[in-house]
Amino acid sequence: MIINRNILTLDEFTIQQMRMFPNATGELSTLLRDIGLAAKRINVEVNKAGLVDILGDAGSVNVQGEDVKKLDVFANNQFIGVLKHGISCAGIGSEEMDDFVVFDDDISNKSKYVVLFDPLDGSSNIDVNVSIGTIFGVYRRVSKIGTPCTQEDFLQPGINQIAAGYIIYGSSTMLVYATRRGVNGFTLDPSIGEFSLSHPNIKCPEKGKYYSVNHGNFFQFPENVRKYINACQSKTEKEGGPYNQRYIGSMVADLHRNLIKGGIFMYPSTFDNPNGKLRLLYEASPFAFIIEVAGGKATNGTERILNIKPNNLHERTPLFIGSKQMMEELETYL
Ligand code: AHM
Ligand code: MG
Repeated sequence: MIINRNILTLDEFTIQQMRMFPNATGELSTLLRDIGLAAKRINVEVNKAGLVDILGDAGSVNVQGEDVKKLDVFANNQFIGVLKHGISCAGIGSEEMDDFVVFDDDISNKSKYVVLFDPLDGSSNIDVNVSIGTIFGVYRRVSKIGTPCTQEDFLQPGINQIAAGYIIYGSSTMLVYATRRGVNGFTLDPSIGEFSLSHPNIKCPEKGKYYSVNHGNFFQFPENVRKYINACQSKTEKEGGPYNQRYIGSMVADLHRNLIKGGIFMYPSTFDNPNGKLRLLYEASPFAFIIEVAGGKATNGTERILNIKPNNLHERTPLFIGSKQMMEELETYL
């Protein structure tokens, strides 16, 4: 078998990146490797979801009041496990946990980072073989190294993220992550069990053909959002339209497509949910970071997502995110 040595694995890539910084400690590379390991374990379970008794509800309701699926629980435990046993993470916040978790042991207290994640996003799609994902954001702690991490480490604005990324469990499994230096995508090569660099230096096209929104909520949206949606539908061919509507119901899948092909994704406020549905810390902020590094934009309608200072772990926010020119047009409506 001929092995293509031009393709870098995730570990090789992060080590190469680290070498560009003479003072780097390697903690971020280690953290990303840990996240990659959790992703591979989750991937195995996602792929055999139809075969074993892992489908369906775990029988409890999470802090958001939603039914917890068994795979959510599995994914959450995998993430906590690798991050707790690794050397780079002082604590975590998760969609599936009421409060943030301080690891508080000798090694973790010396770690630089905290991680916020949604272990399995798009959970309504688990039972029906539609792409789902994991989302994560990494922050450098503001509390003193050597002590247990604190709430302030988790409640930082998204602009402070050191790295953010997602894993999509789709027709293939990919890990995409961004640092300020760029966005890179790695596809899991099942033959060697490694994430391999397949999408170097991803840039989000400045405009695209897709708009993604839950049309079922149309009459619940603010009027300016409804006007924008109408504009998407009534664009002439000359104006690049009409846009195609694509909405999977897994934001990882919707945003992955829009990142690669260009497009706009919206989860606006509704009459019933004035703050929208999506969570700022582990859904909106990581994607806002990724999309901005790739050249796009993300707002809550009035404010850049990355500037919002969170007040609590499970805070929700309306979200408008995507290609630069499409976002600029949307902003004229908002
Ligand atoms: P989840 O974290 O419970 O899976 O919810 C988040 C998901 C997003 O992936 C998706 O964009 C959205 O919820 C879909 O919500 P809706 O069904 O209201 O359109
Ligand atoms: Mg989610």
